[in-house]
Amino acid sequence: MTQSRSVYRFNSVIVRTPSQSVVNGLRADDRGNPTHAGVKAEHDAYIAAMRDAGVEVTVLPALEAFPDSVFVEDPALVFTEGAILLRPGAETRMKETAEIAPTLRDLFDTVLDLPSGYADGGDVLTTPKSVMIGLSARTDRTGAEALASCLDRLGRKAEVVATPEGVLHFKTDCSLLDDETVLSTARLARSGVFEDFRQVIIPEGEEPAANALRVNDVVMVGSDFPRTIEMLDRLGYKVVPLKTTEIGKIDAGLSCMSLRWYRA
Ligand code: CIR
Repeated sequence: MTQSRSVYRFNSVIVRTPSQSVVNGLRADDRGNPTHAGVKAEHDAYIAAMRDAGVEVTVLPALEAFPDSVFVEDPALVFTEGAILLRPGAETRMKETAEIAPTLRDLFDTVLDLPSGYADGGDVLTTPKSVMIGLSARTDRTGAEALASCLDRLGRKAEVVATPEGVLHFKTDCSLLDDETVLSTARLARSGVFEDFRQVIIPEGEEPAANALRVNDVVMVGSDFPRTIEMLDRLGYKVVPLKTTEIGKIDAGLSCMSLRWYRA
């Protein structure tokens, strides 16, 4: 049933309003704090772009106790067939799952719990061939395998792959452009994980642009990456540039700010 619908066909998303504490979000390198107003503006534009792309947006309230809770992609995974509550691999983010669980139980008939290990939604790329789960500092092998068995229960085939050393999440370095094509950094493409796909490689120096987001007819791309935008434009994609300067300071991109699915 879902196989005939593109995996980037969505009519529903969940987002969470950024808290004031977002300025203290986790980051690997300190490039200065983002401002709350800046993150909020980027988030507001993201919500507007989602609505323009034709999806219904559920906006959850800010959680001051969790600086990174605006990145709802990490504590859960959602599909038409059901939701999976994950266990984020960062200490300060683990309790975000309990915060989002009641909303998912309201919206989905089937909600599974990751039985063991750690896994972040940012490490999961859904493609028409499989659901790819990247091992990373946040997603361990136990979590990846447990997630694969949850996906099997939802009728989805999983594939456990590697994330390049030092890269936060698998999807930090890639996104799906259409049913056959991925956008990837050169370093991730070199690992060979996308051999079965057409690959569009990010221009050198614009690596954070790899976390783009295909939603229905458009591809959302960080507006700080003009060469990537021009490349995708030339390839015929309908690009929607969105500012990610502030969330980029806390290692986030466009996929991180939503949970997306097609509600049948
Ligand atoms: C973190 O380190 O968890 C956040 N500062 C960024 C999370 C980005 N999420 C994602 O790529 N899915």
